[in-house]
Amino acid sequence: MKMTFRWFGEGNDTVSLDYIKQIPGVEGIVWSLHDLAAGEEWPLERIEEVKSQADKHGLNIDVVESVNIHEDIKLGLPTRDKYIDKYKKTIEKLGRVGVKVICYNFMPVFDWTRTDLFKEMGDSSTALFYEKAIVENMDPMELVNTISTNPDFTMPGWEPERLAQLSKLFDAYKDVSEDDLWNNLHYFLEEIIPVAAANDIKMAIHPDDPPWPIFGLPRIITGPESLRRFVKLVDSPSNGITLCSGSLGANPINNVAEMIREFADRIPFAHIRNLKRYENGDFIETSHRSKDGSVDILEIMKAYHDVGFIGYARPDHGRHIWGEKCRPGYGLYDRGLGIMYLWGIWDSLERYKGETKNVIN
Ligand code: DNO
Ligand code: MN
Repeated sequence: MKMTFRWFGEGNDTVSLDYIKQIPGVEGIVWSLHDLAAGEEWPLERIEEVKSQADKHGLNIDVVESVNIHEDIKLGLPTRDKYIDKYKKTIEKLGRVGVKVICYNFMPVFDWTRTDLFKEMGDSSTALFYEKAIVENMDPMELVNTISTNPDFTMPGWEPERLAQLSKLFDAYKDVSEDDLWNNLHYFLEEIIPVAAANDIKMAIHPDDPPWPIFGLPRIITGPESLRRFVKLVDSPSNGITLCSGSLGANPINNVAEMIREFADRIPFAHIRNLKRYENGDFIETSHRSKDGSVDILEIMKAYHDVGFIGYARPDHGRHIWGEKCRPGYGLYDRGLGIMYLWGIWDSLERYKGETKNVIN
């Protein structure tokens, strides 16, 4: 398992590369060019700039998250070919600097969605919270208005340029069914997977978060059945999965450890985090510790260990603790603690593997 840490770029992240380097066992950053809109071709100089920043700190840039996909590709519009061409050129350039994994998602319009980014936890920490009733009862435009007037709101996928296009986008998706979205994903993969393979890159789709349709928009990467369908669309090791325990784990019917065992050879990248589910469908993101949430992180690490996982992993979102001011979910402290928990489990599994239990009654 190769440990990594998401970094939003110089001047765009409260966490410095120096600090990331000090977290035990972190080998690389998970990065992107966040100022570029979906569909733009990435300039090589910009890519090389991040590489030289990371090099100076002895960190690799093997994992990119995300190269976002233009809505025209998801919608299957005739203009998609133009954007797919740009995507291929970006893949080639990333291959040239040694990138090994590209994470992306295929969610219409929105990336991950929460209703409160700084929910008070009662111990003066805050965390990301999803209240089902709000999402179900709210007109998406109303939510967008609330969000765009909140200066603290900086969630990826909710950038002001995108929000401005929102009503047009909702219109465009009116007649797009789940099957249409699958077909559009298939078309995209047929085009880009050979390019990724030729450049020694594994594409890794991130599951939908939360893993169910919201605001009447279809969502298709939601659980084991959809992952089964997904890996068959293009049966190549370059057509992989970012197995996100938190996204998939929001649905109680998803057994994440089982999915790791089933799709082991197609998981180049693991997102590992916990959350606590409530009966009514709400969830709150907790510390990584198994006991703090509903997702059994210990069992998940055991599954990765059993399958001999050699891919990349990162702690996913964390809480905001110790007074830290940071991007929602992406502070230093709780993600640092998360990594140490993951290493604690992993190192114990490594050290004591194969040992028989000696029980004295
Ligand atoms: C949620 C996060 C996501 C992820 C993107 C990848 O669990 O990991 O925001 O970064 O969906 O495209
Ligand atoms: Mn994730």
